[in-house]
Amino acid sequence: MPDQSLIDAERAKPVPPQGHFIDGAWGPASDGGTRPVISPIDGRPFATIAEGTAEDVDCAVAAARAAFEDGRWSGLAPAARKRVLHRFADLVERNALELAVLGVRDNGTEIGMAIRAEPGSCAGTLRFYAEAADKIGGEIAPSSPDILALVHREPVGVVGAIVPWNFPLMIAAWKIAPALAAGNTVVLKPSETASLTVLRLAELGAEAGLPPGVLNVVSGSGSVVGEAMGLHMDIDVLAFTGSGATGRRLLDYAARSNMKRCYLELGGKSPNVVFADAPDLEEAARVTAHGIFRNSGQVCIAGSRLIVERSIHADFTRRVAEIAAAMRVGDPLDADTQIGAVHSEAQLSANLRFVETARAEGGEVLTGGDRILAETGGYYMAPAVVDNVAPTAALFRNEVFGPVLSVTPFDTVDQAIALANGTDFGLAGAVWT
Ligand code: TXE
Repeated sequence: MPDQSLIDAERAKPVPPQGHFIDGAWGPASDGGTRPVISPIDGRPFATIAEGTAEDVDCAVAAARAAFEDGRWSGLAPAARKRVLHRFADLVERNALELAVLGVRDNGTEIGMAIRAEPGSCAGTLRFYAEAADKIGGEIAPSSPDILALVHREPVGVVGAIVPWNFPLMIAAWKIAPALAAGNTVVLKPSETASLTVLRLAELGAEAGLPPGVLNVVSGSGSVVGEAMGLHMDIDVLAFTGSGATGRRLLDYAARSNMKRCYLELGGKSPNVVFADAPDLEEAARVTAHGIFRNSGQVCIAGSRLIVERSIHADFTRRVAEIAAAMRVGDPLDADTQIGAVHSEAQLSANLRFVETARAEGGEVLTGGDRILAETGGYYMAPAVVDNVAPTAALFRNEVFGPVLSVTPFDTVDQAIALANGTDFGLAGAVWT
């Protein structure tokens, strides 16, 4: 963790108005539209981004298509693309503190987690795919002696990438690193509520040697920029992380346009199953609490459902609630903070509603569940542990994407498995035994 004075120095830096990054240059939205950037730390605006239009998407796709077709990137030797991607990772690492603090001002994640998960993981992903660039080749299929069947891997063309607000850099890297390593060009749309680090990433990519048009970033809303990308006839592939509802829309856009391939990483409601014979229940309780409450539960793989054997249910749940109540919630740029801000006012309201509904459906709130630190103007919530949540309850079945843990006891292994699988979500799961 860097020194607090370095974090504070970064926090004090003004952020100039941001445009789109298209064809290697910055520019405004086609109609000059802008959107304020509100910090969840204090609820105040501190920057502006361009409010993109469908015309901006057309421009970015045209730049990406031209860059793809003339081979300025796809035509390079794989080892040359690898060198650029390693340089890109070097620059992300060199600017890690700046990126992490800027991202926290934008999305509210506690700085300790942000440094590891954002520039840290972004650079790691860029390096992984940099190495893949000159290592993933084709195949010769087994066939009869008079036939030669080759599997030849080539880039697809223009990749559209749409990312959410919880880990903008990490998730952007999951999309752009493999696409770029293979020689594709990219149009990337960050969340309209967390764009700043992704815009800076585009600049670092250019500095690393990505030719103009290879990585373009268009900011703006899902309903305008995202929809224009989904329906675009000249985007060949869409890679997305976000809500299931938007994922469904993207499949629909693809069906209504050019049947582009869609890769979707959607929400989660991950079960954390704890048996009485787990060797270290104290550690299980600590990890249970941290697994749901870090980044205010805004993690796709957050362990949001505790499913616990009835013989230890009361003691174990009480222990998790004690740990939750002791976690330090507050300014995410304070190095000691364990739980930062909820991302937005809308997300905070949704979280509070989930707790209320859970209560109405018979759940018992053991700790938290309220808005706190309202005097800061920011969006903070005390982590909530809700006991005896029925498998039919809204809290058991829906992703909150907030600091709310649902607890449900079980008696047999079969019951535990049925409960663990008892939602429409996938992603992660854990078993303690
Ligand atoms: O997601 P959205 P949000 C889930 C989580 C959370 C919920 C809402 O359940 O509560 O999503 O978060 C763009 N066409 N996850 O509102 O709306 C949007 O602009 C094209 C889980 O951020 O799906 C943003 O860039 N694009 C997830 C991106 O889609 C559209 C992480 C995600 O926005 C669009 C984040 C449209 N019609 C949220 N509408 C995880 N698995 O980690 C929106 N977008």
